[in-house]
Amino acid sequence: MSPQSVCAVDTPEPMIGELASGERRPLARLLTRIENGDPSVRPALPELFAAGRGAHVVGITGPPGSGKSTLVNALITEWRKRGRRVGILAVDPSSPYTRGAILGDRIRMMEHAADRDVFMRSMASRGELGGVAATTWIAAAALDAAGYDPVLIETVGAGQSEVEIARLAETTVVVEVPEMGDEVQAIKAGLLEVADIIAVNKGDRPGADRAARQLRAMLSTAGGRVERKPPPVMVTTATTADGVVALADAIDAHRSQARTPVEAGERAANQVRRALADLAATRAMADATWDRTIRAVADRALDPMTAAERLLDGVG
Ligand SMILES: Nc1nc2c(ncn2[C@@H]2O[C@H](COP(=O)(O)OP(=O)(O)OP(=O)(O)O)[C@@H](O)[C@H]2O)c(=O)[nH]1
Ligand SMILES: [Mg+2]
Repeated sequence: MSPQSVCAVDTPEPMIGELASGERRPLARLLTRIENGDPSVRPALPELFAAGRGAHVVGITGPPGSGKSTLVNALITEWRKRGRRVGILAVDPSSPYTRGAILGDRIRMMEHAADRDVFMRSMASRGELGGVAATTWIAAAALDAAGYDPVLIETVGAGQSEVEIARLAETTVVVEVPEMGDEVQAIKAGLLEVADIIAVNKGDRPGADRAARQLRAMLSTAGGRVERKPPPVMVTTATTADGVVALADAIDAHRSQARTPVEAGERAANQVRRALADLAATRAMADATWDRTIRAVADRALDPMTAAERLLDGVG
């Protein structure tokens, strides 16, 4: 082996060129580096993002056990029928026990394990490279560059991290269950603003249709979304794939709703605007200068406008 080829193995840049080949191994290696926060990934980011093909990034989020992985599994089957190559990132930003979830996800998606056009990875991010949302964004870019479209991101829960991750997606599906009860209030507060589509899963259980109706009624009167239509509420049974064709249609339709290139560009810019603001905020919170400035404002040694200007000067 020549020294050059040793080098080619050790730096991610040549791997990005290899991603386009459709080989799984360069992608798997790059994802491991991204997940581990390997500093060698940083200089490769311009090339990685430039290699993107514009995959439809779809977020799947919702409370624990609502059937997200089972639904993803059924969606994969449907998109494979449509000739799509599907990439999946399963991210648990809050739990240190992600490895257990990974095992469950692997079992539920096992039927696709031998399919070379399905690539699934669970991410146990420790938040290097600017937080779990940034790590997920980079990993999704790697799947995009490798030709997977759609790229699904499954996250559990309804906390801030999940909202940040949902913002990376062009289309976000919130998966609920019929017995949501007080949960409705939680969605209203948190996930509502990010839901483009709501799936009431476990449609085989009593009350699913009623829960869907309640959600629709609630969404049609919910404030704060005047600029957007209420998201469609669909009933699914992930275990039998009931309603999954309609859900896949709704996801695909959500993307094509931006009919003109200008609209599509505007929507992409809005999505990046929110995701980038989250990323910048996460980085800022970890920064010593920010911390000093925050304390100065708290101590009334500095006014907030001057503080904001100084901080942005530092960034610019
Ligand atoms: N009855 C019924 N059970 C379902 C349905 N979808 C999923 N389940 C079951 O619900 C349980 C949880 O499903 P998962 O797909 O692991 O749910 P999840 O939301 O991915 O769970 P976490 O990733 O742990 O948050 C499993 O036992 C599934 O078999 C459904 O439509 N009907
Ligand atoms: Mg899951």
